[in-house]
Amino acid sequence: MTLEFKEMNSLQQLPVLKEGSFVLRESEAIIKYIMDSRKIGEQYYPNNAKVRALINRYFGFHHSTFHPNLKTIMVDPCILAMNPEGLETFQTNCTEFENHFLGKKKYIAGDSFTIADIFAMNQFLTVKYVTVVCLTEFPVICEYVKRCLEMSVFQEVNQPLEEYYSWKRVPKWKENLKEQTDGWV
Ligand SMILES: N[C@@H](CCC(=O)N[C@@H](CS)C(=O)NCC(=O)O)C(=O)O
Repeated sequence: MTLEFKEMNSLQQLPVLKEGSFVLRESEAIIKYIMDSRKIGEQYYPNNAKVRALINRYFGFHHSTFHPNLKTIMVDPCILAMNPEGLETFQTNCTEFENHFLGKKKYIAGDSFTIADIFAMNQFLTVKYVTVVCLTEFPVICEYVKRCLEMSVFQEVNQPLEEYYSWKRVPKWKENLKEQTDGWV
């Protein structure tokens, strides 16, 4: 960790955006700034009050509940073994995502992929790479992830992660489920 980075974010966390003398931290603020200041903004962060309300509703859930609860079951299978309540809570959150935040919609804010889906996908890909949890009991989430991964931009982003994590030991039972889920879990 360089001194320069510590000065940009005393919490020493990623991401941090720096444009000249403009330094910005907090992922949600960063992605909204990028959308507001670039041409792609209208596509992924449409200027429509109801669409933005659905996006922001997910961000509220993501930061306060879904992501903190995922953190409690990350990385070490021993931690998972010691934290069955954490796993149960996370699974309840997945049900909430399926029923409330996604519902019958294609994406979180409707028929189009938005910045809220980037955050949700980060969540589910983290489950794949950094936990031993399997999401097959959440078919709506599995379909949603497959739909998002069909986008070429996601394949591009996901490829280095696949390569990075391919050396890691995949639990046998997860390996067996690969076929059922087209390999994304
Ligand atoms: N609220 C912050 C959270 C940032 C965060 O937790 N970043 C993680 C990586 S995803 C990190 O840098 N962790 C290292 C640490 O906390 O020491 C945001 O949304 O940007």
